[in-house]
Amino acid sequence: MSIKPIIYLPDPILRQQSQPVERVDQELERFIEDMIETMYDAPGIGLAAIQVGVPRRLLVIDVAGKDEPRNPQVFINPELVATGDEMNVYEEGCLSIPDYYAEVERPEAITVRHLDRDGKERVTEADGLLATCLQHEIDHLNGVLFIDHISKLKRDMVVRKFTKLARQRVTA
Ligand code: GNR
Ligand code: NI
Repeated sequence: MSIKPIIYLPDPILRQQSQPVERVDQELERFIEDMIETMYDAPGIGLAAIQVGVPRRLLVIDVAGKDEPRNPQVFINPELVATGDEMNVYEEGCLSIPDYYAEVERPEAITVRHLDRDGKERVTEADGLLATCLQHEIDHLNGVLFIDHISKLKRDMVVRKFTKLARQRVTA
């Protein structure tokens, strides 16, 4: 098991389209364990494979509260098959955009078809924080970041700040 380095804005890798997982085998199982470990270490409530540089349609989520037992959920090749009519606003953050938070409006309830970590087909109905997090992660698989859902003015400011930070990291 190992913790993988997380990729930050404005790395163009985050804009890549992730491709479907073809086989749920032992190598993938090892990678899933690394993703879960990386998510807890960060710490975050979700992680998409592309955030550790792997362009595959795979994500892990744990929205359990602090005093609840861990509940890691694995979604392989997730497909959003339905969204409710009601919308919800959450203050979102992203491990690839550290210490930046903004309100994003998304459907309150969704239905997702996916494989679980055993490669079994499943349908998950989600609402509240799980629905928000799932939509945030599925966006990552399509090269979309939560800042794409805020105003262009705010987005440009964040991208500029992180571009500057990235330049300092390589020059330092
Ligand atoms: O840790 C995370 N918290 C979070 C809070 C509100 C909405 C979405 C998220 S996902 C984020 C981890 C992350 O960047 N996943 O891609
Ligand atoms: Ni994110």
